[in-house]
Amino acid sequence: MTAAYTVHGHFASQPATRVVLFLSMADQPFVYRHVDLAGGQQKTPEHLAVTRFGRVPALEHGDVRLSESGVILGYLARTTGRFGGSDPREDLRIAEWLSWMADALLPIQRARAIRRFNLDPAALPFMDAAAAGGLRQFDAHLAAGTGFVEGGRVTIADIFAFPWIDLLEESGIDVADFPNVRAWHARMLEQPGCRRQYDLMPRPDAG
Ligand SMILES: N[C@@H](CCC(=O)N[C@@H](CS)C(=O)NCC(=O)O)C(=O)O
Repeated sequence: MTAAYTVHGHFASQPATRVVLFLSMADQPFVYRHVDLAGGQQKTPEHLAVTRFGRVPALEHGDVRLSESGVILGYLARTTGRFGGSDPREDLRIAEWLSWMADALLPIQRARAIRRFNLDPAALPFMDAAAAGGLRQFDAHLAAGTGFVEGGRVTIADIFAFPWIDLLEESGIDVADFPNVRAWHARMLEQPGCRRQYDLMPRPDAG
């Protein structure tokens, strides 16, 4: 199979991991371009020509160039026919989840960034409390549900959430406090093509 998709990413980036995880779980070939974030490659004219936001991930597919992991996942679901909703109402519920997660679970990423990159810890108490609040809600939803976020099967909502849950330890959060989230993470890892971030993400450019 010829690779139709090109992903620009970085192995430590959780948003970039979402895109690679989707393509891995959908068994789609792709070209991977490592972006040297520490060296500032994301702000070069070459990268800005792919994504005006100067970040990763970015996706190229034919003449389409896309940014923002949630938008990219929606596009991949449409173009591959995998991991989307089974009808327009379910598509809307999945879109709600993506929007909710990007907001209510974002403190997980902020807490990780502060700890991993030794940033000013002043915001940590707020981030830790906000992350725990989001995780409590996510845990309660999973406890009452059908094994996955929506529809009883993997959708892009699960793929969106996965990297943040996968590296909870780096965020300073004990997943044991959220048993349904822990069980969901284990269930995800049983799915074809699903691997933990540091096992999944390519480091050099890979064709
Ligand atoms: N909301 C964006 C977040 C993207 C993002 O934060 N990317 C980070 C890496 S995790 C980045 O490229 N940072 C480099 C920079 O801002 O210069 C998404 O979901 O794609």
